[in-house]
This record gives sequence, C-alpha cells and structure tokens, in this order.
Amino acid sequence: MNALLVVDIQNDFCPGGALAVPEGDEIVPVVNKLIAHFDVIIQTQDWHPSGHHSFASSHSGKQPYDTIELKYGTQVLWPNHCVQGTKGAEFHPNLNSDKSQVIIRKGFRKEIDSYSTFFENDQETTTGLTGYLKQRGITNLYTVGLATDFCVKWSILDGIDEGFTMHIVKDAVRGIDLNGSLDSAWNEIESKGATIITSEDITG
Ligand code: VGL
Ligand code: ZN
Repeated sequence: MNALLVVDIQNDFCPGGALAVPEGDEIVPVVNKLIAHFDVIIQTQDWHPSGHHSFASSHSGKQPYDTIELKYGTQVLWPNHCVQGTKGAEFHPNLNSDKSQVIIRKGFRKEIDSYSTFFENDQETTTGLTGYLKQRGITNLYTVGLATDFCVKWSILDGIDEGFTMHIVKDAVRGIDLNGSLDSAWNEIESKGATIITSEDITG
C-alpha cells in the first residue's frame, strides 16, 4: 500500500520563518495536488521545547550554523525554530491537512534532535513510525516537504533501512543547502536506492 509522507511544511521553514528554506512555500500547491491522489497521508511536525539543544541559543558563544559535539555526534546548531505551541511550529496555512491520518511530532526531547521521522539523531530512539506503517500494511512511501538536505533526506535513508520502498517527489521538496549539503543529499538519496520522480508522474 502507498502513503504520502509530508515532512515539516511549517511556517518556520517557509520564507519569513525562523529557519526559512528558500522557496519552501512554493511546494504547498504541489503537495496539495498530490494529496488528492493518496488514500493515506502522514504528516510530520518539528516540535521542539524552548531551550532545545539543537538551538545555538542554548550554547554560550555559539552562533546559528556552528556545529557542536553532542553525545550522539556532530550537531548543526540552528536558530530557535518550531517551538511547541508557536505560530512558527504551525503548518503552512495553505497546506491542506484535512486528510492527514497521523501526525508524527519529533524533536520534542530536549537533548536529542530528530531529522528523520523514523529515528532521532542518536539513531536509536524511535518515533514509532515504523510500527504504525507496518501495522497498516504500508510498504511504499512518497516523500515531499522540507528540507531536502535534512529531514527529508534522513527520513528517506532511514525508511530504506527500515524496509520501505522510498520515493522522493523532486518538485515537492526544497533544501537549506549548508556548505554543499543539498548536492550531497541528492547523491545520498539516489545511491541509497530511493526513486526520484516528479509530481506529474503521480498527478498525470
Ligand atoms: C529541519 C533543521 C532543523 C528540517 C528541522 O525539517 O529539515 N532542519 N530542524
Ligand atoms: Zn528542528
């Protein structure tokens, strides 16, 4: 069974937001069109407590986009974003969430960031998504959303490791691009075995 995985289309990742992805809002009409072609829609929502350890402001002397060593490895430090209950954490107002059957929130543990919608950045703590998908008989995931080089990429790599067939809809994602991270993300996505398609392959 197929499902559409809609990753982090939230105000803070769109122009004007705290961690704006260039053209992040341009995917919204494309995603809305895709939603009509799926029976199962799964959304994710970056959902941090204030003072989250992925925020530069939580570490004295650090600036956004610096890196730091945390218990589980190197972590990029971000501007404060997607703080629980704020406008920035809400979904883009034009995104149609009516059909979404489950919303996976992630990054809510203060000490661990979570890019992937399957595992947090320690690569151990699960979000429960694998169990949800397997119990519903979902085998194929079509991935859209923000950002290509972080949450979308890690979701695809982990999804393949978890045994799912992963697709990425290339006109329905946008990237941050930190020091070449966008090019390398596309290479990793492709070499891991995800299928790269366009929205027209689905909508016709
Ligand atoms: C994301 C950086 C920090 C994403 C989330 O959704 O790609 N990126 N938190
Ligand atoms: Zn985040």
